[in-house]
Amino acid sequence: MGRKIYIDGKYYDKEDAKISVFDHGLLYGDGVFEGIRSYNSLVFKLKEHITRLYESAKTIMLEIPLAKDEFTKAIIATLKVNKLKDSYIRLIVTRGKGDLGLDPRKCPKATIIIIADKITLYPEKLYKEGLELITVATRRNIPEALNPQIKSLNYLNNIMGKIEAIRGGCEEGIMLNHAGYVVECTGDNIFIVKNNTLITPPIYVGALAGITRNAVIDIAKCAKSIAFLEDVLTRHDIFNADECFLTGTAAEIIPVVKLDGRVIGNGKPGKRTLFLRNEFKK
Ligand code: PXG
Repeated sequence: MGRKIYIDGKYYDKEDAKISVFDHGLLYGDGVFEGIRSYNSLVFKLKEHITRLYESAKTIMLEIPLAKDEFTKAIIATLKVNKLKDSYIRLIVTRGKGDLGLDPRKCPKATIIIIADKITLYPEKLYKEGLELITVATRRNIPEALNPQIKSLNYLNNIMGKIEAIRGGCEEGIMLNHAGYVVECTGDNIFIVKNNTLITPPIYVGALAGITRNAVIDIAKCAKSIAFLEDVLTRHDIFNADECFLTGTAAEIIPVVKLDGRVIGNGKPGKRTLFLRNEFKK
């Protein structure tokens, strides 16, 4: 079935779902987005995604012309119109259409887009065998410039990292911050397991406060069989970890078995990684 795309309260066939070339989302990357999953018609962590969307918008002083509950209803309606049970939902709010020039006052009204579709980030084989990573040269944005907490339409920092990873023969790459600490990957948060302790870098190093990241932390805290710590990590810590994995809405939980040519642990997806992945699936 052809997809129906929501734009400003109306549904359009995929081929006709178009926005103006004068939209500041296109002209300047001026806008915010979210990526959400639904499983069996239930939207996973919808409230958390809505909260993050409105927080991103607040920081860039973008007024979303829908109240949170109205936006939530529009998302559910878009899923229903598309008759999708398991899906990837992409929310985009741009500054809207306006004359040329950076000034956001040129745009009287924000544009709201909701796409409900499918997504496959990595081939199934990599979930079974684990991913190989490289460290990319492009550093994560410093919070004083463009705060990585904002899921903005300006994703060039991450895209440049992704290009480097792909050119280096890997599907993902680790991004460091300006001080050389491990932050996250280009589209996923990172975790290691060392001596039965789950460790992930704190948000203040410049990572996105991932919703899957939080879900995994909650699982670990409930499970009690594994300790949890937020701590700064270097590449040395990743090389010498017992296990490593990435989290993200699109990626879910994917094991990592190699970084920059060093085998992590025994080179196979770790047992705590698989435990957390199973619990996450539940
Ligand atoms: N870090 C970054 C930089 C991200 O962009 C995550 C971590 C994971 O966060 P969540 O909340 O999803 O657990 C992300 C996720 C897309 C798309 O096209 C979105 C992301 C990554 C890749 C693709 O919607 N964002």
